[in-house]
Amino acid sequence: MKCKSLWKIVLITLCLILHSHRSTTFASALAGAPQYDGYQLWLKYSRVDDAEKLDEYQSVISAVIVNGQSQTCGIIRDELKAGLCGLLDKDIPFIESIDKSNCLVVGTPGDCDIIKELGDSLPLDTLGREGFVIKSVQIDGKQAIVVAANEDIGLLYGTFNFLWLIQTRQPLDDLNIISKPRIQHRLVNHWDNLNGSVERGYAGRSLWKWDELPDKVDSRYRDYARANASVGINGTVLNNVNANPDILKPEYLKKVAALADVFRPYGIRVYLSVNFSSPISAKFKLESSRRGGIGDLKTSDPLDLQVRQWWKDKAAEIYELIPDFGGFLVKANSEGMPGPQDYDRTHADGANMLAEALQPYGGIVMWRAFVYVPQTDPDRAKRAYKEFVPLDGKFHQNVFVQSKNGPIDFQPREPVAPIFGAMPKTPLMLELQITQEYLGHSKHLVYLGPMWKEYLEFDTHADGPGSTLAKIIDGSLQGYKMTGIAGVTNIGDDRNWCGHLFAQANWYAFGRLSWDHSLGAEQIADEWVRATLTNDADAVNTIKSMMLGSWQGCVNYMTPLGLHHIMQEGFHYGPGPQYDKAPRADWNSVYYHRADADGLGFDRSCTGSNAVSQYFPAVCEVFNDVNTCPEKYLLWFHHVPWDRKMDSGRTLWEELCYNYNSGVKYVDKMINDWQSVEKYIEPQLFAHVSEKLQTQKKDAGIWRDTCIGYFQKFSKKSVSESN
Ligand code: GCV
Repeated sequence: MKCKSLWKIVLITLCLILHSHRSTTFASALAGAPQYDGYQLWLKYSRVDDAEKLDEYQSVISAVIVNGQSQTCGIIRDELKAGLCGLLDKDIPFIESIDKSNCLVVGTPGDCDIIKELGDSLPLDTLGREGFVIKSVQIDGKQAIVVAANEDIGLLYGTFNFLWLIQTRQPLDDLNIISKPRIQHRLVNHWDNLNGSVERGYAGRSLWKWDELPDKVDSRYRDYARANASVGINGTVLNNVNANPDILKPEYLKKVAALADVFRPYGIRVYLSVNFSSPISAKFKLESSRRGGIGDLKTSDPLDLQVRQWWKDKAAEIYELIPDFGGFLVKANSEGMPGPQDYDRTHADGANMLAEALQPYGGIVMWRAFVYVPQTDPDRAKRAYKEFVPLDGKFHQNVFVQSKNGPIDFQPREPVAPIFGAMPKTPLMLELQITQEYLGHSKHLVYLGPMWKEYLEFDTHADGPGSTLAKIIDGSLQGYKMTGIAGVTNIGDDRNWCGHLFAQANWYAFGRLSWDHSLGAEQIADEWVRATLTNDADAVNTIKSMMLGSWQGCVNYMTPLGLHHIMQEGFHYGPGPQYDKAPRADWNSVYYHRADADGLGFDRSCTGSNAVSQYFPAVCEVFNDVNTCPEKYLLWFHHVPWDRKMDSGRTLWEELCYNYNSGVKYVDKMINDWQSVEKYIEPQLFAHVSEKLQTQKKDAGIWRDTCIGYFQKFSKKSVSESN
């Protein structure tokens, strides 16, 4: 059955709102089906093309009841209208009470008698404010599906989940889905500057139009919030950790408040990165320095009473404008950013001062552990642990220490940072990087789900076997009172949000894993492909297989066997293994790979830098021994002779060449796979990805040839015999 004409008008209006963009004209919207160009993300809601399935779904949903009156419930109604009309190609009426079978009922016990009367049959008391249940029930002898939650935000998450069931062609009979987030704070971190540039951003300029706000509120902000909410993200840090103090000026706070107003009904709180020297007068700012602020003080010493009062006043000003403001993210004493150590104070002194200012309002501090001053230890990989672990137990209750997944810096592959598990009295927030700073920017297809799973499943042995990183950050291992995860986002103002269509899958995967880290990378890829590209089973499998091997493929053509930090200086895109001209040793590639006539790799064993000793004994033992160290980390922990026999029977040199080659071959595989699914993909999207894959092929070859050519100068071995 086709939508009635009135319904068509509603749908067109919704499409204009939901898919809005400067270049989308009314005429083009009227012209028929929307042009999928990536803007729609995984929320396309295109018609179910399998006639049998369509029939089944149409018969299971005959009407919808959403009685709540909040803004969030309004969003739920809009989403269901757009979603069901798009997917089912049917006019589904919204009604107020059950008068027939096959209603979809969305409500909380507070606003919906039907849900209230279902009482204990719905496990709402275990679901908190964000969880939800989707259940098939009988109400007065009539079959229905309920989406129930304690609060409206739970209903919104449940609604998105319900629509996925159809988007991914799941059966709708006998539903009993119970879901709640395993992690409390699920944040994206923007590294967006106030001038509109994005540090390590590869998808255009910042989404935030600071010059227009607060008077003009771009409709894209709502689409952004909707996309984040659809995968369970509940917070956003709006600005770069290399923070410009201006963000705390009254005029900027009003702009931030306008964004917070848009995001609030989607369950998303705003947070800000703050510059530790904000209280200092600008007249003390040094040219080209990241220090200096917006206040009128001479110091930002965290133990100075005037400084403490400055932050308290600032917090009061913020909460006056944004009552649900989330808190501060801080990069201190790192890469030129100011911090408490400038005054001989500790990271805990700095974090606690801010925590005290935010505490009366329920705000939190996320204090980054990304520090690596050379004085701490000659091996950069050891520095964060050495600075932070002695401070365990010294932070206020509303402070997280936020650490990157690995000990260096979002390299293509790292072992887990040893700080995880080593600070049982301090909630640790995991920082992942969605933007592909070291993984080919938005030019390479690299699905990060498998990488994040490798980290999350890493067994730290902090409390015996099974002490995975996931259990540490979700609080189940060490009983953290607050839990959190952050992803440095890959979003910009490009039409398709992320630069590369497949980079959207990383945004999606981050959200899904932050909600439930037990989900598999394959399942997440499956959902994303179905919702974004196609539901054809063969095509889904082909695309999934491209995605699932793409991270390992990239590791192979960039930094196989535990190599790291050998990229082009500054730009972090192409290879630069020869680089040795940096102002500090640990910014040079040669510091990390240590190639010489004997072999390759950084000796971090107990006879080298002894970084292995920062891991719990069971892990330390495995990493320390060159014979038991997993080959994927071999050159991270050991300096290995060129002739060493590897598990494959090849020598290290041969294995290195083999890995570089297999990385390049993987890109060829992806090109072939992608060509084989052409008929299932919208032409514009197909062409976009095809072009990117050609760039990736060229780049992978450059990585291989540069690195093999460079290392060959040390190994003095021939390349041809090893391939
Ligand atoms: C925001 C790396 C990146 C920097 C980034 C820094 C950080 O060094 O290259 O761009 O700065 O990490 O995480 O603070």
